[in-house]
Amino acid sequence: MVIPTLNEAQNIPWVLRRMPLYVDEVVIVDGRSTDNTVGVAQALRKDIVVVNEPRKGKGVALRSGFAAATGDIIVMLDADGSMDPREIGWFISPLQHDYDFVKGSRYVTGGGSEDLTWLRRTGNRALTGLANAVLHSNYSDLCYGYIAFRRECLEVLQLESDGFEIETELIVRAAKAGLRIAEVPSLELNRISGASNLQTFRDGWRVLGTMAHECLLWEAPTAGARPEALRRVKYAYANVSFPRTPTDPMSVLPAISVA
Ligand SMILES: Nc1nc2c(ncn2[C@@H]2O[C@H](COP(=O)(O)OP(=O)(O)O)[C@@H](O)[C@H]2O)c(=O)[nH]1
Ligand SMILES: [Mg+2]
Repeated sequence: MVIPTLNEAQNIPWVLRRMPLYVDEVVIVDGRSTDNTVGVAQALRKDIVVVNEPRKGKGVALRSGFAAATGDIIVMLDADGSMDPREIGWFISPLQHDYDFVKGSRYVTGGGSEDLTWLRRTGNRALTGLANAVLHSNYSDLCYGYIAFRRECLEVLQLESDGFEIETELIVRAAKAGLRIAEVPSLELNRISGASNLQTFRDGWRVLGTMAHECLLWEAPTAGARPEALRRVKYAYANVSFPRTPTDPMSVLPAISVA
């Protein structure tokens, strides 16, 4: 489990409390938070692995986290409460059935989003269509970073992005490499508190730039090269509601004694 965190002290408790018991390693990547995110996380989960990454960017953070993770399966998840750790089971089961790379999708039955504006939805749809045309893939949701994969995939993917475009890089290279890819439904929730670090236009352009860079000199495999590569599975799960309020970081930290 790799979770990049940037000032998520109010949100990380919800995430850690909803972590299924079978997740045996949680890595958070921090280095730039000023709100004691790390202290809160450590207070809630004693065995949490903290990777210090002072450089800016979600891509940098994820790459450091992947390098530190030791599990056979790596799941990447945001710390802001927009992705529910209780969905992890949906991501794991295709990996136990021959798939290499499993992506959450907000657009298959059972998935959805509370967080998408019209602009982002339209931008994502256009970028997804473009990626599918170039890659001969059938992704339904390109710009969504709830992803699980076998650790061996890192050798194939050779990630190098620094910012939010790391998600595009992962997805595009997974398709180019002919990994067996599944999409499972995921419900994107609103971030519990705080503001997003994503800027629609700046990051949209970076996604496009990454895609162009990745695809320009790539020759798509001829028909039938690996027909099973982009099989998709669809699952549906019950829509449950639960209270989501920011946690006061002080409530989870041990009492500080004043001398
Ligand atoms: N370590 C680290 N984490 C980051 C950085 N930028 C974003 N994140 C984390 O990446 C995740 C996604 O960021 P967010 O701002 O919610 O972007 P959005 O979900 O795409 O709107 C969150 O868990 C953030 O805390 C960064 O520069 N360093
Ligand atoms: Mg977010």
